[in-house]
Amino acid sequence: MPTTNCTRRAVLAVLAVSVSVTALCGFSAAVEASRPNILFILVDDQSPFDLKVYDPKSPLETPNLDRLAAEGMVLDGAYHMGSFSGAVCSPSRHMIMSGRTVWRLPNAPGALQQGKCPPNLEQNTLPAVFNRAGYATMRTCKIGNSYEAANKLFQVRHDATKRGGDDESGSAWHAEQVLNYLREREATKDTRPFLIYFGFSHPHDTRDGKPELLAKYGAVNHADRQALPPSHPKQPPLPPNYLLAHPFRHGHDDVRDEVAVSGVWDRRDAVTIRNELGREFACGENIDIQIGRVLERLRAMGELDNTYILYTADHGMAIGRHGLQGKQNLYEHTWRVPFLVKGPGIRPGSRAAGNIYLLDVLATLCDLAGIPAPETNDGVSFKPVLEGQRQTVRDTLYGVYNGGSKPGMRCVKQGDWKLIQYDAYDGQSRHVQLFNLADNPEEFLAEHHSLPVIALTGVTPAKHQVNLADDPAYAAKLKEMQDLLLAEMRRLEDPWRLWNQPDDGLAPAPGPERAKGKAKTGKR
Ligand SMILES: [Ca+2]
Repeated sequence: MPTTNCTRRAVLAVLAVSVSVTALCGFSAAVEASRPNILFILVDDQSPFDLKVYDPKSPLETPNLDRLAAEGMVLDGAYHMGSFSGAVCSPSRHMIMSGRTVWRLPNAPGALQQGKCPPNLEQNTLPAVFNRAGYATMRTCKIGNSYEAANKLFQVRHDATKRGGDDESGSAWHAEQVLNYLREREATKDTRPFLIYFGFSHPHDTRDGKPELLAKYGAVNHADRQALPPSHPKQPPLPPNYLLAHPFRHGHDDVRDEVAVSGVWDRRDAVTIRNELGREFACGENIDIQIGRVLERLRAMGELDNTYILYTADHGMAIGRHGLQGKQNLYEHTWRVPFLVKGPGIRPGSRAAGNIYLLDVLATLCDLAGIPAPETNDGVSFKPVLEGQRQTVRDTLYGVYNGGSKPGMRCVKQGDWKLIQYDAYDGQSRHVQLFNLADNPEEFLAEHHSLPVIALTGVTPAKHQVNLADDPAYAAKLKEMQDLLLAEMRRLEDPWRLWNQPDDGLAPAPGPERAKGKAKTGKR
């Protein structure tokens, strides 16, 4: 009968729909279950050479990071692209969040006005992209010198600056926020994959360590500017490339980090630097302990095997290396960052150059999660490196620091070769440094060969371990690297040119007036 047929057809149609809905739901659930979690750990101001995985002689004990490295991959060539501000954190964190190159950030000089950066970029940042993809997103980190418009898009956010020497005022607080969040997920049976942005406020100064960890590294929370801290045999040794002073004015000599950090100020004597390194390591070990607590919780929840864990810093740090204290330079200790990754498909104990920037993190996390990277992204996914298919994703690396005197510092690295140029104080400080990092990984200068420095560090550099820029034997290499630097500056829309480059007809950038045309003189 028509009615019956009609009813049967309707029932069949409903059945078909419900079967396909069930199939779809089952499929979705399966996809949901297989989508990886992400735990992105970002520490504030840490040289890669603090960690044993980059410097086996470092006394800093980080058993949890060592295990992370043993179970995952260590990247040797991880860099932040640089900064146009003394607050290096700020552009670095904008790059992490947006995947954009340094001169194309919303806070880069003139970028929004000149159309180098689209408006409302925050809608294409890490939390926005993962929110749209159905991830549960959570963040804890310090406050300030960051990308607020993006930060506030995390679904759950517990930010506070915690640089104290106890659990409530220090790194444990950030771990507590993550642990509470994981408890909440369990309580509410939240099965969505998560992206947790697990940021720390340390080891950024003030480096007030916990008493038992300070004691381990022979350090005190030194606050008396009138006195030197006590010397202690347990204090970390001076870095091999330590100097009492940087050999020339590098461009931002009076920035807070070089002259006003509590515990160091403008001092570079061995006692002050060794005490400060002890404080740095006390804070670094506490961070490791806190990471251990979170990883243990993930293990207990059965989430660990389906979670990518990334560990890095927003930039490196000098603390006595090259006579510098801060983050406003382009030597490897400061331009480079630590970068460890563990997760599904990453071979335990593996190591790769990577040649990545922090701005590649967004594209990579999208790739790992099967999400298209936003159109505004400039970064390159290094998933093929993590999966062992390639050693690197980049051939050439560019760096800038011009938060002080303009145009400031620029560097470029290709293979083992690295060039740094300084153009500061209206042309009064112009310098060129050329290093072969395979032969001279510490970037030793002539000053490191002086007997008083050797007496302090106990390190005698080999004769060839110097700046090679003035050595005629490397004139062709110098020219090649200078050409490469100019090409990178053009490619990356750097609004400045240095004294020994064509001005390219650029409009004068904000800051002191720049001499027109090529200058023929000037110290290298
Ligand atoms: Ca920082």
